[in-house]
Amino acid sequence: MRNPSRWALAGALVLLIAGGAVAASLRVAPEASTRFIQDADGRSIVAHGFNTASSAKSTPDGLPLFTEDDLAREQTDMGTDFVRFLISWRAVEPEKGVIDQGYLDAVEERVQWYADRGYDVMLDMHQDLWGSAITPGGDWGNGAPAWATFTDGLPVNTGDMWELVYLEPGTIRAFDHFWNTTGEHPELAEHYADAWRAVAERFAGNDTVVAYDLMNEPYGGTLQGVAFESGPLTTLYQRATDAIREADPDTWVCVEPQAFGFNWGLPSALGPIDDPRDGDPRVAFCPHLYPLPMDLGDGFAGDTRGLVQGTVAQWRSNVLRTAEMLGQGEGAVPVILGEFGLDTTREGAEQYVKLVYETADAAGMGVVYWSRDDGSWGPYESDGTARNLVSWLNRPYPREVDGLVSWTSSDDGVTFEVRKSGAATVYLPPAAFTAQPAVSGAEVASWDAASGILTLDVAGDETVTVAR
Ligand code: IDC
Repeated sequence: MRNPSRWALAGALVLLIAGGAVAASLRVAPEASTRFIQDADGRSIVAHGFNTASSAKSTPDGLPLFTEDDLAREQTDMGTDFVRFLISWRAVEPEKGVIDQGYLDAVEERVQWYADRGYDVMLDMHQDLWGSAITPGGDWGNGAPAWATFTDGLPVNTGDMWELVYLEPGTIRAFDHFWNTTGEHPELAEHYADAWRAVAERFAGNDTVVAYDLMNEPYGGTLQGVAFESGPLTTLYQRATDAIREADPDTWVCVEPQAFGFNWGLPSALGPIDDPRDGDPRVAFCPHLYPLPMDLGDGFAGDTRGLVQGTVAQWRSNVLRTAEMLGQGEGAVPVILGEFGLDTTREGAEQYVKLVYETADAAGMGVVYWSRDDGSWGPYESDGTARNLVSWLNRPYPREVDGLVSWTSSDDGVTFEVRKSGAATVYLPPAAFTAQPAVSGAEVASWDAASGILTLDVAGDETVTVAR
């Protein structure tokens, strides 16, 4: 036995997942989401990119260790069009009530790098384990500012798995204060919504920023599951959405479920969010996927493989069901898988990555990989050498499409359905698509073999096929 707490946790959670599987199999899952977040031109966006980056959690200025050249390289190597860019409450509001406009300037500068290359940006208010002030050394949590961290002197013991630090009394207390479960700090959620309003004031009208991910992996402290998600979490999302809409009517708002459980295939009890904007609501669902056995360090092989496949299928159903609930009778809201990733040196990693992309494509979800950091989870080594992940993520996909309904892709091309006339942009890895591909269901407007970008004119209700 390598680590007793790891196995105790695993045992408990396998039981939970099995329980969830039974419950979920008794309900009917929606087929797929047919709605997508849209850019300023009203074109549906298929998100294909990286979380950028985990390094932002611990830099003094809150910015990722990531340059404009790094972005150019990623675009050339993998044809990405999207980023989930990490921002943090501690950087936006480092002192209580004081917004750091200099930080927002620096974020805006990076957003411009993406704008210059045709990307769309989602800003992710990241946190893990509340904030860095949960421990004296500051090297475990990230996200919340020190002034908003109240552990009441309760212990926060740390070990080898960062996620287990969520179960420490001091971490739990910090969250209990934020959700006002203790009744002592109602001002914290207000400041959080104010921080979002400040971000929205800055990026309202910036066409590159298309979405705000309201909180990374929410955690309820002593409130878990239904009590947390349908209660203070839904309330906070509504409050942040209302604050954002005071400044910015157009940027999509993305909500996440409680991460514990949902990431492993369990259902969510989140409530609906009303969007006060004029016109159609712009609320999207942006969950994460980390099957438990892999979270605990296993590969996608042996006995684990079947368990993980089961988790992914279960997770897909639960995602679509929650997206439908958020749609409040108008069908599933757009879905972006905001995080999945793994140490790609593990056995079966390539098959797992493929499984996730194929599942997401068929369910109408964009995918953002965790993460754009150097090393064994990322696309590059720290010396810049490309890793195995680069070729796995360099895959064909429809990028921006008017009236997109669904798509599938393979190494040989893409097929997608549209419901109205307009333009479509498709990415095809240049190394594999050396000649102009064959197209049916649309007219070719342009083909750039160097970048792998194909633009099409689609006449109306069509199934478009692009093949080598
Ligand atoms: C991980 C980083 C790791 C860091 C840890 C704690 O890869 O270097 O020590 O966070 O900050 C998530 C989180 C995401 C995690 C990721 C991988 O949203 O921040 O990054 N993960 O563990 N949820 C499940 C997995």
